[in-house]
Parts: sequence; C-alpha cells; structure tokens
Amino acid sequence: MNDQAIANLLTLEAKRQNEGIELIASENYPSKSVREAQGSILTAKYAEGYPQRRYYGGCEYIDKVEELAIERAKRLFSCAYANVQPHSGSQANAAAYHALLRPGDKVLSLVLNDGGHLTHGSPVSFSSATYHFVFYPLNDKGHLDLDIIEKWLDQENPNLFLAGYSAYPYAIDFKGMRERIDRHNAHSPTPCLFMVDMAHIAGIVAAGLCQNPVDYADIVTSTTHKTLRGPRGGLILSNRLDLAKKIDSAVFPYTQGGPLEHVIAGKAITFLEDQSPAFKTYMKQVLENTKACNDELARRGRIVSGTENHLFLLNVLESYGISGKVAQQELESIGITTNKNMIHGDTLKPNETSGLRIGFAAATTRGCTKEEAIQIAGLIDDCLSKSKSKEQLKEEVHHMVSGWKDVMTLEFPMGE
Ligand code: DSN
Repeated sequence: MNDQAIANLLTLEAKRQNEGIELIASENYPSKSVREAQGSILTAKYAEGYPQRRYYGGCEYIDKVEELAIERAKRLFSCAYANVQPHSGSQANAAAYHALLRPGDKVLSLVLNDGGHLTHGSPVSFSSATYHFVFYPLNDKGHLDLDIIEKWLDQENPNLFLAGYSAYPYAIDFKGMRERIDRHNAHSPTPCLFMVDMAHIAGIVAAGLCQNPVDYADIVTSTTHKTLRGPRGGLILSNRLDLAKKIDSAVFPYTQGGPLEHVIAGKAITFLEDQSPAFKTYMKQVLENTKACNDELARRGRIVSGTENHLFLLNVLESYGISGKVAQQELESIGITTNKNMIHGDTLKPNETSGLRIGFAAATTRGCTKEEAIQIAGLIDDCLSKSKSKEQLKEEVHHMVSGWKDVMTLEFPMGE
C-alpha cells in the first residue's frame, strides 16, 4: 500500500486485534479468503439490478458470484428465497419493513433497553419515524414470555410482530411465537406478519444448534459478520416466494443502489464455510466458552444473566458498584474489549448503563478454549474488583493471546 498514513493505521489496528481479547458479542474474524474477496476488483463493478436483470453491461461474472451467494444462502438456511444485497443489517431491516408494511403501520417489537435494536423502533432511528412501534415487555426475570406476547398481540393488533435481539442471552422459541401469532390472527381484524432479525444468532442457526426462524417467520433479516463469521453486510431470507418480488424491489431500487459485489463474493465464501462440520464444531465451542465464562463469574459471586447462546450480560453496577461505561474502560486498559449495555430494568442512561455485554464468537475463532474462557472470567473479575494490578493483568492477557491465531492469517477451517 502506498498511502503510508492509512498503512500505518491498518498495522496498528491489526496489532490491537492480535494483542487483545475480543469479547464484543457482535464481532468476529472472517477467514483470509473472505477478506481477499472483500478487497478484490469486484469493488470496481456497478451491477444495479439482480442476476440476469442488470442495468449495466459487463455483469457476466458478477451474476455468477451473486447467484452462488444466493444458492449457498438458501442451502445453508434451508429456505426458498435469499437476497444477499443489503449493505448491512439496518438496510436489511429497512427493506424488510418496506416489503411488508405501509408507512404508519403498527409494529410490535422489543425495546432497545431490553435487548432490542435501534432499527426496531428506537426514537433515534428512521424506523420510528416511518412506522408506529409499540413494545412488548419481558417478564420479571428478563425472559421472553409467550403469554405476555400473545396478550400484547391481542391488545395492540399490530401489522407486524418483530423478534430477534442484540443483547438477549437466552434461547428463542420461534415456533411458539408462530403459534401465538396464528392464534391471534384467527380472531384479529388485522392480520399480523412475523419478522425475525436473527443477526446475532445467525451462526447458531446455520450450525443447526437452535430453532431456524426461517421455518416460522414470513421474513428473516440478518447481518453476515457476527456469529456467521463473514464479511460486514446484510441478508434477507424467506420461504414465502410470493414476497420475493416485493423484497427484491424494497432492497433495490427502494433502499439501495449498486450492490457491493465484492462483499457478496465474501458472503458466498462464508455461506460455504458455514455448511461444514468444522463450523458446527466452532459454534458448539462458542456456546461452551460463553457458558463457562458466565458460570465462573457466577461462582465468584457476580451477577450474570446466564446464557443459552453466544453472549451473556454482567451486572457490573450490582457486582462491583461501577457503571458499564467505567467497566468497559477498565477492561480496555488491560486489553479486553467489551461493550457497556443496558440490562433489564436498568436505572442508568444508555451512555452509562449497569451492564456489560460479553460474547465469545471472536475469541473462539482465534482458538480460545473452555479453560481459557474460565481464566478470562478471572481476568474480568480481578480487573473490575481491583484485586490484581493492571500491570499483572496486562501480562496475563498478553500471555494468553500469544498462544492464539493471528487475525491476519486465519484461514478456514480455523483449526476446529
Ligand atoms: N451494533 C450491533 C451489536 O453490537 O449488537 C447490532 O447491530
């Protein structure tokens, strides 16, 4: 690279990633093949439209790339339709809403503070300006509750029920939700559609380790860079072929222009990698590591959410008397990256928070074992309780990651 300023920053960022323990639940490291596709000459090509229906010439090979990505996505998630063009999860959600709703329609969703997402009706997102969002609560224990959901469906008569969360650590009963929506629809004047945003758990779905929402929802959106371990981007799936045309038009031309075909090539590689037994082994290890870390913190007397997926929440206010913001800063100073997060019933503001969100998708890709996940719980606890010096903790982090894989040379299979 001949831009020295950017080259230096890339080197420093790779060093930061290699020398730290990455516990942000939405992050992961793609294989070198995926990164090569993202950095490829496909970035030079305009391909507005869809395979065999483009607005530009010269799309012979681009069409094949996108067709492969679509076929592989459909196979990975056992579904009839895939749109691989959304630039991100937020774009996928914008297009999904447009395909299913009219401006002003009512959406029943989970509020951001309880683990929802900005695009699920937050006042600071486009979603709340265009649609009328109402929010279902969790139960007293902070769990989704099908009886509460059904009560809210009957009370609100929404046009769309939205499931799928960015900080929900438990399993989700998509089948149960479908049954409640069907029961509601049997007597409601307003038919309610079912949308799932599976961005966080898509890798767990792909590995067959939880219910597949595509079997139950009218439309499913996702990102491709979290547990799926692909390039940064979005995805829309459905088994309802009658919605295909509406979804395609909602992505292009309604919400987007030219697709990022270099990223779509990276998605195609990811969807093939994720069909392998090695990916399933990896995902089982992610779940095991997450639980091991959660359980060790609980054994040490700290307040944790428990977990049935790739993340859990640590209540740092009750455990250590500090905010999530301070906890995040303290951990970052010893080389552990996390993010502050609201927890159920939080009394602090979103830029302070009482919780930390901790996930193991990224660390497990680099080779983190269950024993190391338990040691990481110790590092977190010793740092936040100030029972060891920062110098000592930094040294322990450094020692652990020196045995892990280099983020720049990771290639599939990652050693699973
Ligand atoms: N920002 C993502 C996350 O961290 O969960 C969701 O889009």
